[in-house]
Order: sequence, then structure tokens, then C-alpha cells
Amino acid sequence: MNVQWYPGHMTKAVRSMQEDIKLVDLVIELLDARLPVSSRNPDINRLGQGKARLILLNKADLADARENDNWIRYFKNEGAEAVLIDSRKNTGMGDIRAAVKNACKEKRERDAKRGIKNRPVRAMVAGIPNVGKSTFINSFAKKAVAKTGNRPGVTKGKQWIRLSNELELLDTPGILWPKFEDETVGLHLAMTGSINDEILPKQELGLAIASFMKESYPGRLNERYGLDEAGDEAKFLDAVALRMGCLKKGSEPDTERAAALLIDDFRSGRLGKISIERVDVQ
Ligand SMILES: Nc1nc2c(ncn2[C@@H]2O[C@H](COP(=O)(O)OP(=O)(O)O)[C@@H](O)[C@H]2O)c(=O)[nH]1
Ligand SMILES: [Mg+2]
Repeated sequence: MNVQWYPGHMTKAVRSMQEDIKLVDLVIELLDARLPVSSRNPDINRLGQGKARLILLNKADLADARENDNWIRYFKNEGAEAVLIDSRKNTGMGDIRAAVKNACKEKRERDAKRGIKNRPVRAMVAGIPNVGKSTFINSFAKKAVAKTGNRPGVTKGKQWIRLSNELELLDTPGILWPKFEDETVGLHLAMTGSINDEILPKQELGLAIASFMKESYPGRLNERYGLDEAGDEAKFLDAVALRMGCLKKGSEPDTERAAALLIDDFRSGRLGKISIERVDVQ
């Protein structure tokens, strides 16, 4: 599978992110906990230079708990602040406060030297499409005391969400684009639905998911569909079609629909918690 896709509006998105980033102290980088490598945009290092950084591994509820812990240890070993969150259920939000404090330690020390006290940290959220930026901002905003409008010192036209006396969040996230040069990255993003479905051959994706599941989470397919998962994936998809009643005229298995069903089960957690990318840590 070869996905090469950099829509024109992304150039605009990067440009507006470059403008917005000037307004903040902290960049909150949202990654998908199931694929922290592929959901990371390498440009963020250049774009976020000189800013404090915090990594949030979102959708942690869909990922493997053991792998989640490994990733947190990995990022901490690298000296980065990282927190696991589930933006839909609003969990992990308490830990964010402490992480923001740690991430912005140098800024607070600089402020203190200049005699500036208690100036809130200004942050922006950045991440690839579908990683959960809007969900995160909304669930955070629900807890927020108030939305701040155009106050003195706040750039005109920009909306800030005051999360606490210590933290203000820009309400428009920075949209980044994943790097597709590596075919594996494209495939992993397709598996989680982070890239547009229309550009993907469904059956191929279904087969890739079946193959990944057999390899990395043996027994799960069997458990879900009550079918023997050993052997050929194409035959397995046909068996899923028959079992789940995905039939064409003349009772032929509708492999396309079976693939769609498998993909949906995979993405929504019905095949259990899944981490596509893993890391070994000491
Ligand atoms: N399970 C789960 N789903 C999430 C989480 N955060 C976001 N989503 C879902 O992911 C999809 C994309 O979220 P959205 O906020 O629109 O992403 P954005 O494009 O980065 O703004 C939506 O269907 C959300 O409901 C999470 O932490 N856990
Ligand atoms: Mg959004």
C-alpha cells in the first residue's frame, strides 16, 4: 500500500500554526497512544523550537495498558513530559496540570527572575487530523472557568480558554500532517482511520488488519468471530462475511463488507485494546 497525500490546505495549516505558535509558551503535542511514532509529525521539532513541550498520548483507552506504560517510560527517558489520556472520558486530566508545571519550569524561573509572578502559561494543542484535538479541547473547556475573549495583551481575534489561573489554551489547534514517506506509517494511520478512507482499498486494509491481529494478538479474531484464524487471510475474510451475514446476491460472501466490518471492529476496540506500535524500554 502506498499512500502519498499532502493536500494543498496543509500548507495553509502549517503557516497558521507557525503564526499561532509565536503566541504560546507551551506546545501540547497530541499523539495517538496506539501509534506514537506514526502519529508524530517530525516538523514539530522545528516548529516548536524554543517552546516548552508536553506530549499527550490520547485514546489511551483503545491501547494496550502495558504498551501505554512502556511509551510513557520511553518518553520520560528521553526527557519529555508525557501523560496518558482519554479525551472522551476526560481521564488523565489531573496529571496534565503537574506535567504542564514540569514542562514550563524554565519559563517560570525566567519569569521569576524578571519579577513576573503568576503569569499564566499559554498553550496550544497540535496534532495530526483525527488524533482528538477538538475532543480534548472541548472536554478540557468544560472544566474551564471561562472562555476569555479579547483582553489586553491577548491577540485580537484569538480565543483563549482559561483552564485555571495557571493555564490558558488557544481554542484553535495546530493541524499537522503525518509523514507518509515510510509505507508502514501510511498503513498504520490507515488502520486507525487517521487518514481519509476514500483513498484506501478496503479489502487490502482488512487483510492487513487480519494479518496484524494474528501476529500481534493471537486468539482475538477467533474470540470475536468464532472462526479459526489460522491460514489464509483472504479465506478468513470470506468466512467472516458468511458468519456475519455479509452476502451478495446469490449468497456469495461480500468480502468488501466483511473487510469494512473488521476495520470498524478493530478501530472501535471490539477486538480488544490494541497497540500497533511498541517500544522496548529498560
Ligand atoms: N476512544 C477514544 N476516542 C477518542 C478520544 N479522543 C477523540 N476520540 C475520537 O476520535 C475522533 C476524532 O476526534 P477529533 O477531536 O475530531 O480529532 P481532531 O481532528 O484532532 O480534532 C472522534 O470520533 C472522537 O470521538 C479518546 O481519547 N478515546
Ligand atoms: Mg478537530
